[in-house]
Amino acid sequence: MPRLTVAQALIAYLQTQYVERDGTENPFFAGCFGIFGHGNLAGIGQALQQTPDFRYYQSRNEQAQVHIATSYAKMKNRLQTFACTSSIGPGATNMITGAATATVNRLPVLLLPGDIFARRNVAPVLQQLESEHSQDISVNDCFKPVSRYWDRISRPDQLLMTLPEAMRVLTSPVETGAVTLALPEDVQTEAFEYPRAFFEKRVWRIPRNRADHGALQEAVRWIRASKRPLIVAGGGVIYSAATESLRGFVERTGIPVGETMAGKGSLVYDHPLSLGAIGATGTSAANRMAKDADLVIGVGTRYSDFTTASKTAFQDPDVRFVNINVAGFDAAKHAALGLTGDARVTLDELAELLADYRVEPSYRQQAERLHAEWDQEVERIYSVRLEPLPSQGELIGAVNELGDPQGVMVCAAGSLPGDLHKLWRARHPKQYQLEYGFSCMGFEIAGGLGAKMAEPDREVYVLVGDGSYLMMPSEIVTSIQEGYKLTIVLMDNAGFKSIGALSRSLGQAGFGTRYVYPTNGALPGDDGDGRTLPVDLAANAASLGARVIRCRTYTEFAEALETARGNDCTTVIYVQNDRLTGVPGYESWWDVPVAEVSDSSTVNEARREWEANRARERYFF
Ligand SMILES: Cc1ncc(C[n+]2csc(CCOP(=O)(O)OP(=O)(O)O)c2C)c(N)n1
Ligand SMILES: [Mg+2]
Repeated sequence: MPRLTVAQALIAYLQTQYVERDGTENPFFAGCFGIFGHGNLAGIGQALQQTPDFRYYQSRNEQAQVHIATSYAKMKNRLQTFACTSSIGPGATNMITGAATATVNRLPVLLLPGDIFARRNVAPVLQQLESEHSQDISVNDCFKPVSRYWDRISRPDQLLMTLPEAMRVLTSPVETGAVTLALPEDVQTEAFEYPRAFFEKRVWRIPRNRADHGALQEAVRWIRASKRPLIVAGGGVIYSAATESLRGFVERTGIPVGETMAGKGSLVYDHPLSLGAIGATGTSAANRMAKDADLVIGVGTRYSDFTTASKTAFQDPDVRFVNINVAGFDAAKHAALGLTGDARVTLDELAELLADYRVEPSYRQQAERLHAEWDQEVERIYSVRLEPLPSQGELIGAVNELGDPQGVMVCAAGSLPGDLHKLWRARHPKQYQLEYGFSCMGFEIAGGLGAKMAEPDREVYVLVGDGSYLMMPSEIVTSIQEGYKLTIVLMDNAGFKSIGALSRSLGQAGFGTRYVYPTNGALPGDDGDGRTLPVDLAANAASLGARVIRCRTYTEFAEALETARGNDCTTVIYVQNDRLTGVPGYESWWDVPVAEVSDSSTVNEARREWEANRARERYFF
């Protein structure tokens, strides 16, 4: 019976946990990120110190380390992740945004925030939140709604029951997300005689569950009866490694595919039946086909409002849904016929049952024509050469065409995700890494680092706006420290291009969306003169240790991409772009409610437009 501290036992246990899918086995944890303080130094910190083969990594910000871990897990199709340790108080609460990002995106990460003394006699400890009503409360209780599993370890032997539960949730394709184990700082250091069997290697098999046979037969009848079927491919296609099965299914049946933010790359962009992005940030091709579709086959999608254009995307009065999803929760959405099961095996089974089924040739031709037209539109936007500042669309085109075709692009918030969803040409299923479940500003650089750690042989391109950059440039330092090269494209438009455009569409004239000095005691919107702030983000990046290339024109930008490719360390390409020139929307909408009463005529006008659009929102029963 080894006598170990709680922290030592925890780390020893994590080292012996493996996952296996399709015959491939790997350790579930790649190591542990952490920032130490009094809440974890003597416990987890000491345990990591005496276990060098479970690699410890520093981050600069606890939120960032969770983003690194989730992005890593995403690249690994959820088959591997990191543990993240923090001190108590602010170190712990910094991880809450990261936890929510992981859980919303259904990505596994194990969080180990330090917690207040279980023995209580020295309370309030530095950074303790006190309560008059209970001594069993701390800031770590805030993790509960953003975690898929939460526990507090108040006694050493609780680990025996808690850790297997944590692993069950982390490795479950259905339940996965953030798992939080709050670790009181005294309990972490307490010793216990743990049974040796607890540390034996354990392999968690990731199942490929099959959908109910009767539901499958019914789905086949629905598909055969449909005239205008459409597939909506979500992140589940990629996590399940179902992209080849999807291609086979599409080629056999002729059913075209629209892709969600997480699902982009499910089908290569130049496949004639790829309609590209669907929904609020979708292409003309996907959105036109969606409008008239009489059967939507959702595969691994949670139907976010961006995907459904706030429930306006599907306008056929009799449209029906068949949803393939590991989670019954998602399979049931839109009153669907749910095929609760793994995307790959379910698509394969459906393909077999539909061996003799084809869509009408005219329908297939329509999809192929729209695909080709969309490709022309991308070409047009890639070829714009805006002066004096380049457009975001042409810069995206440059990264896409001149960057490494086997590379990975990472992004999360701002105007870039919408433009990228439409314009990015995904050549392989891992090329388009958008965190758009939480769209968390500040994710980008940390997420880029996680992707690079997962796939060090690929070039990683982080596309980040100035607003997101200012929120969290910190992990540039970690990338330098650990020798993981990132190419960070920093698009500076002195504020929020995205929310500026949204503000204009709501009649609010860009209020609060620019990084400029106040004039006459107020921050100007589009109307004021807007004196620029003396901020030099390129110099900031250089100060963090990155190589920096400043460029102004498209040509300089193209050269910078070339130079960055040859560099062996993190390189920031700094470019200003036009704040007002955007990529248009394509027959879609996003519901952001407008003030019902206001003293502004533009807001009132926007409200009337909103009411008309709102009327198109569907309920599915
Ligand atoms: C943490 C966080 N806060 C606020 C928002 C709301 N938001 C979405 S985009 C955006 C502006 C992003 O600015 P920037 O990174 O410069 O990108 P740009 O819009 O200029 O392309 C804001 C404030 C968010 N997504 N995340
Ligand atoms: Mg900006």
